[in-house]
Amino acid sequence: MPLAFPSFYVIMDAVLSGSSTIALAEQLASAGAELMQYRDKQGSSRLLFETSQMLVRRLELFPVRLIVNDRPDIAALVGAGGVHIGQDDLPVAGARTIIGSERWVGCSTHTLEQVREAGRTAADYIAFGPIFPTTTKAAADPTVGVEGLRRARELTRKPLVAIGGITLERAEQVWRAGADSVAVARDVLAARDPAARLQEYRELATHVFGKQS
Ligand code: 3NM
Repeated sequence: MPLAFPSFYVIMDAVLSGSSTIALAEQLASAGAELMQYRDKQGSSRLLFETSQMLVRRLELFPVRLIVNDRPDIAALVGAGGVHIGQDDLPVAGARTIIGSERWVGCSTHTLEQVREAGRTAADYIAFGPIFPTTTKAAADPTVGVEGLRRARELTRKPLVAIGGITLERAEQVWRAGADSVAVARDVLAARDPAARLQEYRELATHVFGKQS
């Protein structure tokens, strides 16, 4: 039996977390985050490496899987829990060769054709979006909507992560359309109390999926 995929995935976007990335990550891990991505589209390789390394160290005692965005080399070097790659990054097989079979490789998709393609790779999960308009990702692809998500669900049995513009108010319909998980940046990181916001997602997930393990 595959283990249940975490129903909530927090995206630690460096633009949103600013100088508080590490402290916020610890807060969210204490509040029960199980899956977390570190994303910094502007940082130098050195900064990405050092922050990723610090995150791995500081999150060591929490049951959270840290995924590094874009960089399988850094994920492998710091012993992160996986890497997330986009359509313009290394292919899944290349990322897998670098990080090995124990760590996860996640893959972004923005069209149904890309979902179909990703389904044929060794990706551990497929992210699909943006579901709704988002300002967090520069030059985001056209929105796919909840209807697009429903169709994507029919194309793969891999864990499907919905991303882009998701808020607490929108999460239930997204889960009910077939997403195993919702990936959220702004609605958590820019909340007055990010840990409390995360708790609200967790409570909602329990309501939608029944009791969580
Ligand atoms: N990737 P927020 S949308 C990082 O469509 C990212 O692949 C997307 O942030 C995609 O929850 C997105 O603030 C931004 O909208 C997610």
